[in-house]
Amino acid sequence: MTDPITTRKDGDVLIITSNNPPVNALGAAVRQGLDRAVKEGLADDSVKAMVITCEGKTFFAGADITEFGKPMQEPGLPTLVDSIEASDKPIVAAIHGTALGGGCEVALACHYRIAVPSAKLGLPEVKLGILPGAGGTQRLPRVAGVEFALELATKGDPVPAAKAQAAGLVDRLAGEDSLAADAIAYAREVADARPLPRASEKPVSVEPGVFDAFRKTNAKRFRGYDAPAEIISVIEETASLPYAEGVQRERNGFMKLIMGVQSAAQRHIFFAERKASKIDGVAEDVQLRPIKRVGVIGAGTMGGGISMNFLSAGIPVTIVEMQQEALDRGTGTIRKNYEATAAKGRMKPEQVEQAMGLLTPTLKMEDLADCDLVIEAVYEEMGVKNDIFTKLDGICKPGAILASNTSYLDINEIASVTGRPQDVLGLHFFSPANVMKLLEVVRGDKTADDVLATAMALAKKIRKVAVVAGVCYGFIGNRMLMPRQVEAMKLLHEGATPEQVDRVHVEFGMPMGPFQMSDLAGVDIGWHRDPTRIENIRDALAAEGRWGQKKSAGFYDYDENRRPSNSPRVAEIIEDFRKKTGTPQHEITDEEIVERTLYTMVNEGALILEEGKAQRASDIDVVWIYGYGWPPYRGGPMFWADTVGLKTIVAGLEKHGFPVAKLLRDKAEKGERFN
Ligand code: TC6
Repeated sequence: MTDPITTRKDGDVLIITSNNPPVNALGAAVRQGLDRAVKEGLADDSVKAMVITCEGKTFFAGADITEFGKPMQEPGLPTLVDSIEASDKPIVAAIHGTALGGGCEVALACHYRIAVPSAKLGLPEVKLGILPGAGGTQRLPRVAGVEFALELATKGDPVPAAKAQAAGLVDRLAGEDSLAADAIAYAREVADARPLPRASEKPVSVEPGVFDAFRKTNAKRFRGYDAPAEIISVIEETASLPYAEGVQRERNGFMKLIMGVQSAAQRHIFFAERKASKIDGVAEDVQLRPIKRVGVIGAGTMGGGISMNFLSAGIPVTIVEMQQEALDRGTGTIRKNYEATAAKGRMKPEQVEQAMGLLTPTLKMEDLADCDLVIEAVYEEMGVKNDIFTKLDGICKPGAILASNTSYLDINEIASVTGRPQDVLGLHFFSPANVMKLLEVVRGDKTADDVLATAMALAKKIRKVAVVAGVCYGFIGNRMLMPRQVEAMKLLHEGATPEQVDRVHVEFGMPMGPFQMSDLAGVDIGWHRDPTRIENIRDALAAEGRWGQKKSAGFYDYDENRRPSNSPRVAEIIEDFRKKTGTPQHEITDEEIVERTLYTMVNEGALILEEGKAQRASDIDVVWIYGYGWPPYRGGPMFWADTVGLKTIVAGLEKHGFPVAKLLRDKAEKGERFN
């Protein structure tokens, strides 16, 4: 293996360059090379200053995450950064791309930091369930202040170079195309300046009350997570301590977190998300189809949201509706959504116009003739969809990809009405489609490899996390939702309350429970619309017009601000129904709710895997994290099942008489895991 670290001299400046694609992660060879190179600079009397820089698309993007959990090879990152800072010749970090995690900590240990304007700096460790463990919690507050450090380290979002400069994390901006020359000039300029600015030697200044205020403001965001709380405590407890003691506290916190199940779960998700984009049985270099214009059929909530994804990515969209009024309403909503984003400062007014300028509203399906991809987003009825796809087959140019946004229906059947089933697939967006990260890409029996690969690549372009699903009722996500909703309802019949079931789910870390979700989505969704036909509690609620939040009444009552309260009327309806059906009652424990609503999801996930409807268990985890708000610190349902123990899951299912999926039983018996 070639050495990732090389050195060269430019007069009296030693340039230390890392070349460790794809992201210059700070693996053992990089750390050893950096250590050696700094020593080389120190030992060479002709060297007066050094520059650390990276080749490729980015400065060091952090520690090498694949090394976590294995014995650490020397020098560890904490030792390396200390020896960089201890150098008595100035070292300049020359930053482009992203300086993240350990990469940001290397930069902090350098005496000076110069960055191109497009660079970003951040401490995303929190997203992996850990804390910045190479002096980051100590040097950043000293260099950029406690509040900036808290923001960066607990939220994990990187900041642009200019913002980092304003905070003191970057000393100087370089020209976008002249980083190397500017960094060398900077090094030469500071070659004789003494004392050297060492972050660890600066005092920390703390405003009273800052930590408690920060905890309070972010309580909701951090709920359930170990890492943000630990990061705040480390910075708080060490603010008045000397660096050497502070860094010891940081180390203890880091070790505690990295050994914990939350960090294992969050690291699992990091790799699961990247693995999801890989398609089994399709060559990585398959030729993609160009997508220059997208057509969307339906300007309702879904169609509008779907369109926004492409408009925001600079891809023109032709949107089709049947009536002018619906078309105007749809395009009006798109504009309103963009304007709301601009009002929050997250978009410039000219960007709103740019996006809207890419939108072509029309009443004529024929206008889709020049589209490279058409996505149908009308209501869920096979007859309607088949009609649309028959028409599209006649209108669209050869090679155009035809997609349905159906949540449940059979993509193979839809494909079969066209003369080009190889060009048809499902693109299942989640509502609100312009916000939710998940995209289920549904592979029909005849979907061509290049069509699938094009959809996956396009998903990345519109910043979605895409997962390949096979054709089955509800695909991956909604199929697993079904047993959960069915069991939740049965639990009501047998003695639980909506509040209890929802509380258990919220305490587990879900954003809401099954009944809160039902109220949000609409209790009437899928209802037969016959108020005299009362077959379950849902029918009883729907018959009374308790359709959820939109009617201020569903499983809960809602005030004018949509704040929920327990509903005495719902309690009566449930009681009536129990009596009428003579359902035997028993006391329902929280444990039973977990077993019947969450273990059953795992069981369904196992069936999905068994039937080959998901490529891998980690894809199922990605679906639930990005589509349904499963708490990342529990790693998705299949990872969570591994942590509970598959034997325990099987026993829990059997206790309540559920048939156990063969794959789940086999794995439990062999002591295997899903991930
Ligand atoms: C830390 O630093 C702790 C320090 C304390 C120590 C005591 N390690 O995302 P992409 C791989 S914690 C190993 O598709 P992009 C990735 O798996 C770390 N591998 O690219 C993928 O591999 P594949 C803190 C890594 O251009 C490939 O690189 N740092 C690492 O969309 C390309 O990745 C972070 O958390 C890594 N650190 O985005 C930053 N990073 O091709 C994590 C990436 O085999 N990284 N890979 O699938 C990122 O956020 C993004 O990768 C990016 C580039 C923004 C740098």
